[in-house]
Amino acid sequence: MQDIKLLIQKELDRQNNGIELIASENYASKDIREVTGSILTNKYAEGYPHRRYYGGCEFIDEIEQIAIDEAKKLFKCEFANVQPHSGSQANAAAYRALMPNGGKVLSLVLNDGGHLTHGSPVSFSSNLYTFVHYPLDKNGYLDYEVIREIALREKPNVILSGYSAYPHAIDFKKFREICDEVGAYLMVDMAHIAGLIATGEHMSPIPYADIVTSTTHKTLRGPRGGLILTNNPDLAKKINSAIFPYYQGGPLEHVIAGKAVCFKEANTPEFKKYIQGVKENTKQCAETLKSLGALCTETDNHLFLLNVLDSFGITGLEAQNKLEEIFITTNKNMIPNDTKSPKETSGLRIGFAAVTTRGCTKEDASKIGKIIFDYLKHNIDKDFAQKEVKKIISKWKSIENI
Ligand code: DSN
Repeated sequence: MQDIKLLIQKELDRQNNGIELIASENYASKDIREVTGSILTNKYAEGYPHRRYYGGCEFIDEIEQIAIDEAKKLFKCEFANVQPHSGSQANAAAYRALMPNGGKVLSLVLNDGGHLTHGSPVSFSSNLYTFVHYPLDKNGYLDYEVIREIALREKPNVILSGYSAYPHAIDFKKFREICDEVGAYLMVDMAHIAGLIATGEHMSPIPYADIVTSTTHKTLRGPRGGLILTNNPDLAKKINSAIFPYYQGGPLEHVIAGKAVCFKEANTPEFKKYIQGVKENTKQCAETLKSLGALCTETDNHLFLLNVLDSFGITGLEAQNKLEEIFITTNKNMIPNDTKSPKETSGLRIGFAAVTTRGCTKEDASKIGKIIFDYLKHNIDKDFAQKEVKKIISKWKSIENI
């Protein structure tokens, strides 16, 4: 136990002493951490509320029902399954509900910002289903006419929208129109932008999609886990049996309790203000980098892509490692039309969901952009950059107090 406690302390120090710009990360509140670390971890509850395979589930039933009801209220939809252990399992269950094995999915080219479960050869998805892909245009935007043409040609069972590294707004209504024209289901993986959708800061896919999947720990700022939403009662039944008993056993009720708290937190004016802050900070940092001469994307959400190869003559991997020297954590990422492999990449993905939770202001976001630029351009040395980073962090909340 002592060794693990020591390592948790070290991880806490790392989180407190760094600028976390990984776009998929965030800091869950004390309340969420408390229920997620509670005695609820002791309980088996295979099944769904009031339909369990174990006795003693009366309080667990109430907890899971609250999580379901809060998810439905937050996203304004009819059915919610709060049991997926992760976004990947949510996607697996959604595919199973929407089509038989061998069915065809039209999704974004993975290097342009798709997720592994959107048809990567190393994921279950491409083993069980046939994937065809649509690209982004040369400027990195969705081209709905191209998507329509590919859909008309390929006649997929499912068209998939929602991405891991797309910095622009998505028009789910246009996706619905294409689906209706070709007779496909629309599935949306909103994991990255769930917090924006919950607060009306991005168009909601709920009125348009047949199934929406998500994680709960990115911009939604909950515990690590997955979520599936639908307005279709037949699909809701299929989703439930795809999660349990097909893909999963006992639900993690301690995490589901954390999800319930997360959905309540996200349904507040404070959370909307937070998400607006995330968007402002992201834009501010991208604009600062651009004004200094770096090549980065526009942003409508919580992330942007920085082309480090053309801006600084280094790969994404080298830039990620260099920024880690000055306590800034990012992740290497492919950029549209990337010439490097996914192990190296030409870009970095930069997001402001986590640091905004700690209290990052627009002024801080500008300073962070300048430090990134100056350090990658060799305008400042490591000592100076580290001191500047520490100065910014010193004004922020510590992780234990979030
Ligand atoms: N791995 C996540 C991300 O970083 O975007 C997606 O699930």
